[in-house]
Amino acid sequence: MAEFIINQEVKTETPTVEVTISPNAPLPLGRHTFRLVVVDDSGNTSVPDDVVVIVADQENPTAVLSAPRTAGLGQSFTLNGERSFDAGGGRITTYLWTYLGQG
Ligand SMILES: [Ca+2]
Repeated sequence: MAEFIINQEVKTETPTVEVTISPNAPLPLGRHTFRLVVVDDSGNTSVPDDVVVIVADQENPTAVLSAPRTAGLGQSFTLNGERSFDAGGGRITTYLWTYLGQG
């Protein structure tokens, strides 16, 4: 395991390395590029190989709906979803409302 800092090489003698992410300092959502250069036992160095890892929001948001307990006959009222929230680094952009009928 290793904490990676931009443009700072991490050297291992093993062919794998864990990219250790602190929950307090996650990689932001989006594309992140990592590079590998290998060196042989004669000191010959490879050309770099780069990969892109996309950090994505993979967690579902939670809907929280509140409404007035009662409404007068013929009176409009407001449904409120502002206490809904998202996990995984994203944000809520769309609210889908449905009337499910009486009862
Ligand atoms: Ca999410």
